[in-house]
Amino acid sequence: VSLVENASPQLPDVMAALVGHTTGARTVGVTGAPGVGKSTLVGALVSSFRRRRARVGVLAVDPTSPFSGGAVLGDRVRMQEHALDPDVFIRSMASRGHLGGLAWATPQALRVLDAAGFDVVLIETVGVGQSEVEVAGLADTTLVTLAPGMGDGIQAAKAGILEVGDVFVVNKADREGANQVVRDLSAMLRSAPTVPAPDSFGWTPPVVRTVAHRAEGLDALVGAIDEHADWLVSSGRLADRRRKQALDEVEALAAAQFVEQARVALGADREELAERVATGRLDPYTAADRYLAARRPTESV
Ligand SMILES: Nc1nc2c(ncn2[C@@H]2O[C@H](COP(=O)(O)OP(=O)(O)O)[C@@H](O)[C@H]2O)c(=O)[nH]1
Ligand SMILES: [Mg+2]
Repeated sequence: VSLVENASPQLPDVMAALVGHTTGARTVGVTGAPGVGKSTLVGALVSSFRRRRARVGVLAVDPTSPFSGGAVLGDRVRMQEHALDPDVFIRSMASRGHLGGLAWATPQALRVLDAAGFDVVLIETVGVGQSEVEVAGLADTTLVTLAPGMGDGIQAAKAGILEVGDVFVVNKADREGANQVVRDLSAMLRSAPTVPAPDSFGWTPPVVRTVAHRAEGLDALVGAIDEHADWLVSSGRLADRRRKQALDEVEALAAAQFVEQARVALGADREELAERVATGRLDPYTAADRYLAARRPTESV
């Protein structure tokens, strides 16, 4: 995972060596505003899955920050009870500023954990924004977490996270206002044009209440995650999703390598191209064509 995080030059060999060792671990993304209780919830989910003897990996992913900040430190504390369990692996990943960011690195880290024999991998995203939503969307099942007083359903809709939610969790159900959050959210889910209307293959995202630090509502939550996993298989969506994710990953890699090769081939000409585009003497498509032409031709595979 460190090799992935650092975009190590050894990575292509590592990924090639993992072929044939992956079994398709279940992945569950947990997203939501800071402070809603994602880490506490992940810790509770680890306990639930461990009771079934599943081996559990946890990736805490910060797609925007180049540093592992305080949030990650807090996460460690909240998952401490699992620190000595050899069948639990907890790892934080921060973007080290490499091309493509962690949306690129996350599927590779997942592949490593899958090949290492983890049955379930939980991905907690740190922070809020589109990149977190994208990373969470890499999972088979995405939990969108809300809490009273921590950013309501309206804010969730604004952040574009309604679309990625397979299961909605209203955490801190012990706090005042939880019922209102459930009501607002349910109303919004019913009226959201982005959520497809349930058909025979449809999935209606359930809303589950939890009190994460007391593990209340965890059985219902795990039940909802299981139901979604079953639905993914029976509807054929799991295979569809994984194919689409594989395509995204491969094309992101190909694009990054392509640009890198063209940069090397163009060398100092890049500056000149940039200057001409910036001063309006050259259009960007023609400049991009120079990239296409300059890339070092590689042997066919
Ligand atoms: N009252 C209450 N507090 C909670 C609950 N779940 C988590 N917390 C607290 O909320 C704070 C933030 O939790 P954390 O898991 O770090 O949130 P994250 O930033 O979303 O990962 C911590 O102080 C937790 O103990 C809950 O269900 N009820
Ligand atoms: Mg956290």
